[in-house]
Amino acid sequence: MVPLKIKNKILGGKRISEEDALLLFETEDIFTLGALACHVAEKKNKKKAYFIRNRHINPTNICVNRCRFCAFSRSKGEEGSYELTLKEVISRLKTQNSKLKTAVTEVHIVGGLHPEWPLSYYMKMLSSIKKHFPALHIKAFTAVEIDYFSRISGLTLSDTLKAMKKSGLGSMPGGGAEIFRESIRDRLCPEKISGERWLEVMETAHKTGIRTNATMLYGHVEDIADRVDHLSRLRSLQDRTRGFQAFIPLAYQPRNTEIEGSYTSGIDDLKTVAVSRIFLDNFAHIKAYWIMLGEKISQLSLKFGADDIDGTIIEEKIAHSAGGLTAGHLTAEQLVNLIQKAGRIPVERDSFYRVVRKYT
Ligand code: V47
Ligand code: SF4
Repeated sequence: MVPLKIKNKILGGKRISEEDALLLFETEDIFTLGALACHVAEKKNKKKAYFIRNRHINPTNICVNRCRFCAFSRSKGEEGSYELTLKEVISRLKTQNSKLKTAVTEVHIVGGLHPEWPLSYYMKMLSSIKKHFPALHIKAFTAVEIDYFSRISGLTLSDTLKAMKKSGLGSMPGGGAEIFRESIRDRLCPEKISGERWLEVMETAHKTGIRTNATMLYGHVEDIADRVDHLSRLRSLQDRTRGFQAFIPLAYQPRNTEIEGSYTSGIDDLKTVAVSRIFLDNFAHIKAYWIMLGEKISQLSLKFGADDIDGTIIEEKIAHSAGGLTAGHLTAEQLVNLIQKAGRIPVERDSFYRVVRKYT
């Protein structure tokens, strides 16, 4: 049962506490939880569900961090490691656009922390993409990468972000957040920046006028109190900056990682989407990332508080290195169909949630 007191808070548009969120995670009554999350989502986004024509590019998998849950990364010289040249990055975008017969509107770029590439390489990557595709929005680099660029270049965070923006950065994805709580982070990714630093990078990005997303990697060694702590830190920062666009719970993919474990359950996925929707009352959008949830759970998520399912993606490496079970690519038509069959109105969006096309 969902306690009446919490139900009334949610229906009355009041903020729920961390204790309330824990109780919601513990409930067996997923139908009431889903209905409450749906109520909140519909108040914010009506019956709309968003998608985007996007493409992922991961310029390198060489990474000095080697997080224990990451099956994508390699060390320099290790078998399976790769580095894309700028020409290869541009050529991926060119081929894709002609194959799809319609241009992607956003490229999502994240990669490993390369031990040798200088900041100027990333700046050149942004400016050459802009030169070839002036209308393309570049959503790139996690807070972890931005922190790394600042360290290797000696620039302040703020100057690093300004340099990126000047070179063509349009917004930032939400990766690298994992779980903020130190004890869990130490077990997952001891080399990675702390949760506090991740939040500091995002705060600086927001102050520089760069909108970002936020994520939470769940389903590995954390418990629900760690998840609620994570959500709470995000909510507090959003109260101050209003710079986050969407929150994306990332379902842990367990293959080929040092942590191993199992795939998340459908029930846990839906609960996590629903509690996030209710708790993060200052986030406009909750994204059900179909690559990690699977098509069917992401479709169901649209009835559990999500209003976005990401996009066409085209080439996905991070989840698929770790046993991701989906196809790496869906067409816009497939995404529209998936959304319509959930009883939602598909809306193709741009990178700032402006409507490109509404499918009525
Ligand atoms: O930072 C790594 C995570 C993230 C695994 O902002 C894993 O719109 C699951 O952040 N199982 C990258 N997750 C992906 C990401 C993202 C994806 C889609 C949209 C957006 C957005 C952001 O993937 C990493 C890390 O947190 N990750 N390994 C794994 N085994
Ligand atoms: Fe590197 Fe990111 Fe993988 Fe960690 S999650 S090893 S920082 S690529």
